[in-house]
Amino acid sequence: MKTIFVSGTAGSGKSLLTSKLLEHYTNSGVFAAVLNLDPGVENMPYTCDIDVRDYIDYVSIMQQYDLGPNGALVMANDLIASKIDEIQNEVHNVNPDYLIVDTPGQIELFAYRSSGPFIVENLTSEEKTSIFLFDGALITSPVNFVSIALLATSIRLRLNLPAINVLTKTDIIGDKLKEILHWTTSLSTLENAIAKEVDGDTYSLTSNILRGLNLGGFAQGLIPISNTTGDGFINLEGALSRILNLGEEVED
Ligand SMILES: Nc1nc2c(ncn2[C@@H]2O[C@H](COP(=O)(O)OP(=O)(O)OP(=O)(O)O)[C@@H](O)[C@H]2O)c(=O)[nH]1
Ligand SMILES: [Mg+2]
Repeated sequence: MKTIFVSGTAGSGKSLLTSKLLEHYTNSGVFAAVLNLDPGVENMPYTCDIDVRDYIDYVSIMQQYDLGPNGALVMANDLIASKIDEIQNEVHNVNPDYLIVDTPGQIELFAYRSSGPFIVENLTSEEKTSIFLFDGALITSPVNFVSIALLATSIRLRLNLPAINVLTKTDIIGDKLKEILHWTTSLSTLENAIAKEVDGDTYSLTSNILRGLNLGGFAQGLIPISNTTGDGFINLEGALSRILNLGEEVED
């Protein structure tokens, strides 16, 4: 079994991408299954094979411990780690070739508390990778782009997995797409764009972060996709295949 963790900022398209990947693999005759790790989700665009909500009831946590929505989410996320054996057993029983893991909307709860990295490390799987979604709709300026790339790098450090950077919602960002892709291939173009947007301390902070990030591969190989039109999926599938199958393409 190979495992794909789908991460990214809130609303970036994690659940929709999960459903599209499931559909893609299923249509290609590959046995894929989904594990939902989001205890707070109400509706999802796929039928879930393994669901953390079967073990953790976010609403009862809120009532039982008299917590607000965020306090309950923190507790619910922390409890995920204690359910690893049950989750692992269910995964083992389903036994898919590909397990696609949809992660909680609040990425900071999943990646920065200990349960997310614990699950990532302890879920038994032949190969693992993570996809980080850059929300196309959030990248409205070069400084925003650098700040999301900083988050992507930080999540990569926390999850400690080979990561694939993906830009979503290309269907709604128009000409911005070309500009963003240009920024990823030409550091000087991005630096010039930052200089046009901000100055003083914000400029020096942003450009120093960019240089630091660039040493470790800034937004490396960003793959543009649309979850609604399916544009770019072939490139994402290729990138997943290169990491998970060590270069062998999945047979169609
Ligand atoms: N136009 C467009 N909309 C998208 C795309 N991907 C996701 N969306 C929409 O963006 C919204 C959020 O998508 P989700 O898949 O729920 O995002 P998520 O990251 O799972 O959200 P949370 O789990 O709540 O953080 C939904 O209305 C989706 O239909 C895309 O590529 N293009
Ligand atoms: Mg979601």
